[in-house]
Amino acid sequence: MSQSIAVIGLGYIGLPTALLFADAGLEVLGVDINPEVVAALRAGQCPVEEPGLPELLRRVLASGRFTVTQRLESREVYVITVPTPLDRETGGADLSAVRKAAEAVAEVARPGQMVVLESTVPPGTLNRLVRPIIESKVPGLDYVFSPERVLPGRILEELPTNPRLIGADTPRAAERARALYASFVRGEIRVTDSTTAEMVKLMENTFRDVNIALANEFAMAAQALGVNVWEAIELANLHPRVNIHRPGPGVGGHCIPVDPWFLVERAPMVTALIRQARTTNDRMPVVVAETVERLTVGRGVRQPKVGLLGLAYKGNVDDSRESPAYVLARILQSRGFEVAAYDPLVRRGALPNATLEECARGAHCLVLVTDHARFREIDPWQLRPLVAEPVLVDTRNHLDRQRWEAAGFDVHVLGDGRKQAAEVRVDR
Ligand code: SAJ
Repeated sequence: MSQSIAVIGLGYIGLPTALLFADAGLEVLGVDINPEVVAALRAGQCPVEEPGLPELLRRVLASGRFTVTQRLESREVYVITVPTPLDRETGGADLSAVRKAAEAVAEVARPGQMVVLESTVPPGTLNRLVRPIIESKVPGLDYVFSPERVLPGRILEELPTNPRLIGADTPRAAERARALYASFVRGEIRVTDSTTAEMVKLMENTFRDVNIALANEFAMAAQALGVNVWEAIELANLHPRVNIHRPGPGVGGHCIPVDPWFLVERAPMVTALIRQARTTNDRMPVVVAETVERLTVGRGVRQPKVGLLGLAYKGNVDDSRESPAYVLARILQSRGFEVAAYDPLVRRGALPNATLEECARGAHCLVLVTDHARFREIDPWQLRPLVAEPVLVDTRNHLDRQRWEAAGFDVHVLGDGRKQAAEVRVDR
């Protein structure tokens, strides 16, 4: 008989993971506390927007190897893929969903079964939180931490092919977990202890955050120095050992702006650089707002309106969680701007989603916030008669500057100091 597993938490990671296990031949019980998610999945509707996922869901449901429920039942393996957001009060990890999942496992577990934690957590969480909760009721399970590392938008591509890390503290647990993931992972599977694996996950996202902060700092320096940072980064990256990331309006999503704090939480005295990178990236919406203000209010516009192109936290995804677009909108609103926003992919969010025409009509400044590929298809000639002032701030160097300039727009690209140098110095 094939192995039977439960996947707890059917979100952006849990659902694709559960479906891939089932597609590989395992019997998978998908568990989610949200009745709407359970109902949608049972009806074959995919609650997560991700390329290829609806098709995989239909195939796996038809195979009969994937069932969905709100109540956990006893299984050989429990894979925990619940969210671990930032606790706004403590500034550390909110582990309540992990705690609840562990308590649910403790209710149904039997000796000899295995628990795999995939949720991103502060180092030590498997052994300090998950294991004690379950062991206080049932002894003799195996415990593993195995982080997901997939890029939203490319999840189904990356889950099977990315290298997989198994964090286990006994050879038996390591071997079991390796065999489990080998059912669908074709990438290299590496084994280490659980706390190292927990830290590695945080290091990966922290590396990206610090690198982006560096790019953002370069962008601001370039503005002060009359240099185009995009050209400068491209040239610096020709060096075989340099890989500077891209500046932007801030760092969003539910991983990169959150995970570095889990390291800071556990080692506050020795993580000044990580904290500074977070602060630098969190300040980027302010930098963009100041540019917008300079180009509107600074030029005598009263009752300014700004149109934001993009609400998603990054290009080509529908996810607007922790998106810098909302922070930018709030800052501008607090400074007296009317703010409209257009995002063809985002369905729900904290701002009403306008049409492109509504967003542009009467705007004194358009701001490209998200680098959706579709935004390149926008025709600036079509927007020119709608806007009150033809001004574009491109925070991602994403649009075709010459085309927009040809249509009469005054284009400002974040980090392009060549244009700004002629107007104003921003080296405050
Ligand atoms: N961003 C920049 N400049 C860049 C790259 C990204 O400003 O050069 C911004 C994006 O616009 C976005 C934010 O950073 O607002 C995060 O986007 P992302 O594409 O860097 O990352 P995520 O959050 O979609 O996924 C990350 C990935 N981690 C790494 O690449 C190290 C992914 O592999 C992880 O699995 C995921 O976090 C996670 O779940 O932890």
